[in-house]
Amino acid sequence: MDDLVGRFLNGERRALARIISRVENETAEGREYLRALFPHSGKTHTVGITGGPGSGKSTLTGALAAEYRRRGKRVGIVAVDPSSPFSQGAILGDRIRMQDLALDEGVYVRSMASRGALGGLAPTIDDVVSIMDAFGFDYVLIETVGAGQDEVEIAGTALTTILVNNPGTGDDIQALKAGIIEIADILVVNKADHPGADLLVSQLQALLSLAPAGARRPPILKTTAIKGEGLEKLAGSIVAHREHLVSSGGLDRARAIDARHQVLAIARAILLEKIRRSYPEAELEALVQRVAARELDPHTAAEELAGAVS
Ligand SMILES: Nc1nc2c(ncn2[C@@H]2O[C@H](COP(=O)(O)OP(=O)(O)O)[C@@H](O)[C@H]2O)c(=O)[nH]1
Ligand SMILES: [Mg+2]
Repeated sequence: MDDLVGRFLNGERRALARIISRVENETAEGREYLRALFPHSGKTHTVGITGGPGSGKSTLTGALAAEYRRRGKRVGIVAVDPSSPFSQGAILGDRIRMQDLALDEGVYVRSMASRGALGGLAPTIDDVVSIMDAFGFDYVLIETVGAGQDEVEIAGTALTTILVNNPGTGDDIQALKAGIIEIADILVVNKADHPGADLLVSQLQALLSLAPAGARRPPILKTTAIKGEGLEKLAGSIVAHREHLVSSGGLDRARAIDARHQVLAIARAILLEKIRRSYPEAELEALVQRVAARELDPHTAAEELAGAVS
């Protein structure tokens, strides 16, 4: 283990890849690596990129990474979108630019399965981000497919959350009204080469004007990710958001919220694992069947399960 940690701290990408794999497998060994490397983390700026399927999150993530490389920054990318071209090793948008990224030593891409078909972040995403942080990337970009609660979870994981919208879909205004806008630090209108981009910008502005006085209004930026347009402003806006976090005390607050979220999520997983171990599968199935047959209510059933470990 020491050798691998040493090589990791020397900046060897193969050591990074091997440690992430161990962490993803959620083994005791993986947890040892997390413990050893945790003191080296805490410097990265994490950026969550979320939005509906097909809105251009992967393309935008690639284009933003390319912008960071122009600025001499090192970038880790975590793609939690199973349909992500990153996951398939395919090349995005402007092929040459993305091929350059794939060969670039300053960029490391890791794709992760999301938690089941119902969406949600993979449970170990915080751990993988924490390992990338310890490796010394200036930025870690986290792409997640926007399904249900993802946006909320990613807001817990990332310091800056970008919500990607597209002109002409109408969906986004609905989603925003449902409160997702509260988690967005920056609103991006991507596919600005399509008609209706300016209309969407003014609709979003109108929505934001309803926000309570004094609240920070997320900037609205137009991008055409496929052509790499608008990325300079977006990168600048991320810097501005970080500065805002630092000066308002929000950075410490965000770290505390993230820490709470992580600790509770891990504790929940440990408890569930204990329950699963002390309650045989056959008994669990019998209990579940009684709930399905409406002989028992789910609360009583869950209390019985939890009682097995208390
Ligand atoms: N016209 C246009 N197409 C884009 C833009 N950004 C992404 N796309 C295309 O939109 C489709 C979905 O992009 P992708 O990045 O995979 O979206 P994701 O599902 O949100 O990750 C792809 O065909 C992209 O080439 C853009 O700015 N303009
Ligand atoms: Mg994608």
